[in-house]
Amino acid sequence: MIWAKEETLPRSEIEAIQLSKLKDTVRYIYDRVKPYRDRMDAAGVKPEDIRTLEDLKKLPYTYKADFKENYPDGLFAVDKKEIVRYHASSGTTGKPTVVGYTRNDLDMWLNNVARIACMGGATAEDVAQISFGYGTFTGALGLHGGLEKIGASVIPMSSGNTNKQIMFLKDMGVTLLVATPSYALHLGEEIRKRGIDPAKDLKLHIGLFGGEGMTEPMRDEMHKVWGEQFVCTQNYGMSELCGPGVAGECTELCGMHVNEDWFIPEIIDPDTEEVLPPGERGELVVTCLGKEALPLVRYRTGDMTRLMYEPCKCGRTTCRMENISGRADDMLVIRGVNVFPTQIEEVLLKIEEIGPHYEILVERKNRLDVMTITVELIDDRLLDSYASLSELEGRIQRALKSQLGLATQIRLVAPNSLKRFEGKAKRVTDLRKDGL
Ligand code: DLL
Repeated sequence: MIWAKEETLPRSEIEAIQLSKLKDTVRYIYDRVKPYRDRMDAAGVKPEDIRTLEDLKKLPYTYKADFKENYPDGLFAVDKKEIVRYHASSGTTGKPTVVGYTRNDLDMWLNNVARIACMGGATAEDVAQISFGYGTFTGALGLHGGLEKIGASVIPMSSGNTNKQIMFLKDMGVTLLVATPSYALHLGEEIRKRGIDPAKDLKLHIGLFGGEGMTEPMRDEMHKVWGEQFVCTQNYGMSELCGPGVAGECTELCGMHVNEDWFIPEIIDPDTEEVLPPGERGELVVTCLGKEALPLVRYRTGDMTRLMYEPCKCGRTTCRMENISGRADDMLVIRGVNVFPTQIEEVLLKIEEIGPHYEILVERKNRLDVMTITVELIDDRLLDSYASLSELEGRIQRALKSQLGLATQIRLVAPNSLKRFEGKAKRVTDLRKDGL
């Protein structure tokens, strides 16, 4: 099923919608958001200079750092009383990136999620278990609202508690699972360990995955654990742009269709900031059209991909983006949670028994991401006391958990035992290969 007629328009009509919304958005943002107006004035661009889609290039970029500088709501274009929902994701340091929605924004967002759910095969007949963590993360409430719009029955399970997840999958006749791909693999294996064969014993046949990438080897594994009947697609989004609902794979599995009447994608070289020709791989930059609370122009997502404009067999005419192949910055996505090494550093620097040198190791164990942080003690006498070591370890873990929302493993080592760098420090080792 195709949810909206805008998904199948001829290219010229999509572009006409984009241009009309772009002009309105630029005027709106210039009039209402001071940091934008200042930046446009500095670049010598006025709203009336936007006459064609090509003119988008004249507009300045927006960066994650702009959220930090204008924390919490300095980029908002409406008064607080217009906001009906807030969400948040990780900032690069202590403060989160806060995003807000008006009533119209929520409607636009959840309609876009409904489109994506339909792309993955969801219908009103589905019983959907949402196994994303509920809270300020946009994934759970986003998919929840989008699936409700379609008329599916939604189970707001949240993450964790594998036994309960499995009980509901079985007893409620769940047909559709929403999760990060790594958690879906983990859950599938746990189910098999309990002697349940998903193809025979469950009704599950659709997976809508996102929040982190799903590589093709992961999709193959997904079929091994969940069975060949299982159709799993991934979708893409980020809190700043709305959350999930920016792009999603259809069941042809040939890239993620971008909801182009709401988002204009561009691909740039992350170093020179030059726009690259169609088909080249680079950093995705997105302009949000028609958003009321947080209308971002040319937002540097940091995600590396490529856009494809050839028509798709599913009938949709919107362009497609390839699997995200990495990040232009040092952000890590751990169990669907965004983590910046600077956030970790900030926590560590506040703990007096440890020094400023640290290393981050990310591995995948039992299908789940595990992050181990090795830190140097300042005084090696601490190594002689097991009780003091484990108290310190627990304290660091709690501080990181409260900052990142993630459990970490801590290794405390003797002073001066970590490698020192003369140039740029390489603190992160990511051993996850193909996501497996
Ligand atoms: O992860 C929104 C979302 C939730 C999308 C659920 C899809 C499903 P944030 O927490 O702000 O928002 O994280 C956004 O996660 O910039 C990517 O680096 C990464 N990411 C999200 N989806 C994918 C994907 C949500 N399908 C950041 N493939 C993004 C690769 C993804 N990376």
